[in-house]
Amino acid sequence: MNRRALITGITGQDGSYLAEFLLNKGYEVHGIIRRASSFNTGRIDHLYIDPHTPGARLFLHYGDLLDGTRLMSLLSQIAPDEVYNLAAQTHVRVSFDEPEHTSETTGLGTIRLLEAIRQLGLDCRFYQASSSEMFGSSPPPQNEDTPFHPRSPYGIAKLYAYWSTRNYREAYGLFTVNGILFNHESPRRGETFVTRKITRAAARIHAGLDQHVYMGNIEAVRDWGYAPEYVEGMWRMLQADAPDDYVLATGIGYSVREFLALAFTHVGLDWERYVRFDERYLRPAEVNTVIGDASKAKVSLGWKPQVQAPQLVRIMVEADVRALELGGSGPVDRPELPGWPKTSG
Ligand code: NDP
Ligand code: GDR
Repeated sequence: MNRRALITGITGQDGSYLAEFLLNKGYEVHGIIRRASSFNTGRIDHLYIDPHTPGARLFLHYGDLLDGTRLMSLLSQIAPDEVYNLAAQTHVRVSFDEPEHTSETTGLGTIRLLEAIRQLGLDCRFYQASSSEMFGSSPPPQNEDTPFHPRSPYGIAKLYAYWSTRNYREAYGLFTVNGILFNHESPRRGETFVTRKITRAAARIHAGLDQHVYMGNIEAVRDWGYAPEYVEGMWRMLQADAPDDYVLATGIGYSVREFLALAFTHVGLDWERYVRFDERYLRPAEVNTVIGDASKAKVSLGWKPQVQAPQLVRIMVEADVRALELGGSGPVDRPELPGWPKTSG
């Protein structure tokens, strides 16, 4: 029997890489997608085949973290061995505009899932996508013992979800883990997060399609890793003998300014000629510096990231340049899975 995984947020950056990773490991993968008036499955279309096809192991279901009844019926129907809760309103700046929606999705959404698992009595392992944003203004380096001090409605909602995940472990003995992940990026990163905004702008300005890019606080420092390596870390956490919480990070910080310089230099441009300031990208409260210490994951899970920011920038800029050459702006890293039936589109 294939092991069965359920991924919320499968249409997002991490969900798409995790689905690929688990399919490669032989899992049957179920994903929850939101009903939208236009297609929102661009990151996983290369994985999808008609579920009637022999060998199909990816199944998509409509659902929403706001709808507890639906989550309950899906969990009961699928009976997964592993649940990865990646769905959330993930944009920190937007969380200041939509604090209530962010709390409902990113915070309460997690407890809806945990409570459904508990009430159904499911024997499954649960991964919660926790975030370095929970550390907020606590000085770096941050690890599993660093005090939390979130600085946004997003960070606060993630903290609620973090403690809910720990509480269901302590109160009910469920196998629940928090992966406290620092920023991780890829060619599939959403276009409004700072790294992808920069690599896309560098590619478009280089191609003569844009003249400028408008940025907010470029002095902020982040610990940027490569998303495919981080989804493997999520899986490793659920294979451990006992549930625990782990930081995943590279341990090296770069400023947004440094990221800009690396990206524009890669296409032969001087970033200072093209970057302009717009206060609309500032946050009412900022997280200035996050740099993680992932020693625990290295020792206990054997997880160690290979890709550092300079290589990450190259991967992302080259993907955005290539996407423009192919006539679109979508991501281009869509590998075929070995032994996976060919898709028609
Ligand atoms: P994305 O923004 O790329 O993806 C978010 C996913 O959540 C999408 O599939 C989105 O669906 C789905 N979603 C949003 N709201 C709901 C809802 N109400 N019900 C069901 N699904 C919903 O995020 P990432 O892949 O980058 O991140 C994955 C998780 O990891 C998130 O929880 C994020 O907060 C967390 N995280 C991410 C880090 C990073 O650096 N990437 C670092 C630390 C934590 P749709 O496509 O329809 O919008
Ligand atoms: P972050 O990522 O807030 O760390 O959250 P983001 O890329 O949005 O911002 C990183 C830093 O860059 C500064 N910045 C800008 N940010 C954006 N988006 N747009 C700009 O124009 C801009 N200019 C400067 C920001 O102020 C910030 O300091 C991400 C998300 O993936 C979360 O879901 C996740 O939990 C954390 O990473 C870890």
